[in-house]
Amino acid sequence: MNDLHIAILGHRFMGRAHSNGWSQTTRFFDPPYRPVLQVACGRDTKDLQKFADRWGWAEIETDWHRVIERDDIDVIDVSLPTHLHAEPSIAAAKAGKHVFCEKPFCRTADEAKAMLAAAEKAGVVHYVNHNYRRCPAVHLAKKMIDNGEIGEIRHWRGAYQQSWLNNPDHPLDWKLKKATAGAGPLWDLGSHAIDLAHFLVGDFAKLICHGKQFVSERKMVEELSQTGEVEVECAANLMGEFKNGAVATIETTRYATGRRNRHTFEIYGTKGAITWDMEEMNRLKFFSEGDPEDKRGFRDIMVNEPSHDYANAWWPPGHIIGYEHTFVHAAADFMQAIKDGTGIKPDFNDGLKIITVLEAALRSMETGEYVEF
Ligand code: SOE
Repeated sequence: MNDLHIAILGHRFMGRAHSNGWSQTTRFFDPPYRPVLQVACGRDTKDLQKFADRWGWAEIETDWHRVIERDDIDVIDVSLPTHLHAEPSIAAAKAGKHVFCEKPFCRTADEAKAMLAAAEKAGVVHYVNHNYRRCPAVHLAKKMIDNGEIGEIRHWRGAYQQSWLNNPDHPLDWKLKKATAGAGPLWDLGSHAIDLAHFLVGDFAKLICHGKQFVSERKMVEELSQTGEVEVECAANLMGEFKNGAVATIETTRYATGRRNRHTFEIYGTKGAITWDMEEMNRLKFFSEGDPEDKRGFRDIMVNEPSHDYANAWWPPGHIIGYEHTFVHAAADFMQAIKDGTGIKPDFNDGLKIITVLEAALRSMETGEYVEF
């Protein structure tokens, strides 16, 4: 098996999730390459060395430009804050490296177009890590919808609710500034919700978005005795219609008390319905109009059978998997895409589509008007 040399930019939450993702691929899947965790790149060398030692990265580097200039690196894994996605991804593509980029794809459609153009011109594999697509239950939902098991879709009801900003002492970090995050939960969480809407229902025709700020000031990271302005929305509620006529509502917030990482969707069609909740990620609820009237109800499908995508790589039926497994699925699929010379979805085209919808929602938040696509 040939080696595939990975370099990762970033070593915080996503750096850990991605390191685990790459490392587990050869233990549970049969990827065409052995991923070699070659270089971990970051600014804080003390934490970076500890990260590299813990996760088995061979080297550390503090300047991503030097990583991208190396001929022995095949993949650049961009696990940095949103404002640092575009420049390294473009440079990596131009250097002929495959790019595995965290979400949200970037901050603007202009950045997205430049990233897509560079990746397509270079002919490298390009991927945006909307990992929830790779939950076995979400894959099953996609198959059932494509097989017509819920008929024509009329309603998409999405939500991504967290509560970590309920803490008044949470400082003014990069996720609360427009220049570094793009926006608030609309970008951070809405990008995931819109990716699933695109994956399971289709493209948007028009939307309107209402934003709300609950907390306008927070302690400065650099100097906790001072406060600074929160530049982004605290909650964003989107409503709209898909090109296929289905209607949509999508809620995003990091103030939903008690909801720690609750990404959900409900899909209602003419012949049935499907619902999914990340807080019970192995389960898919399915209602079929075809069931006999005296036995009709939402079935609770445990998506851990050998016949279920990804699930069969792990444990016997009913031995559930978690959040981190979706990163292993993505890393394994990414390496297969490199081997087969095919793409992997969601790719930078999908990333541009998501950013275009997010920018429309941001415009609508400012104008109060519908935006049409
Ligand atoms: C936000 O808190 C966040 O870390 C997202 O940025 C991730 O994409 C999501 O998977 C978990 O929550």
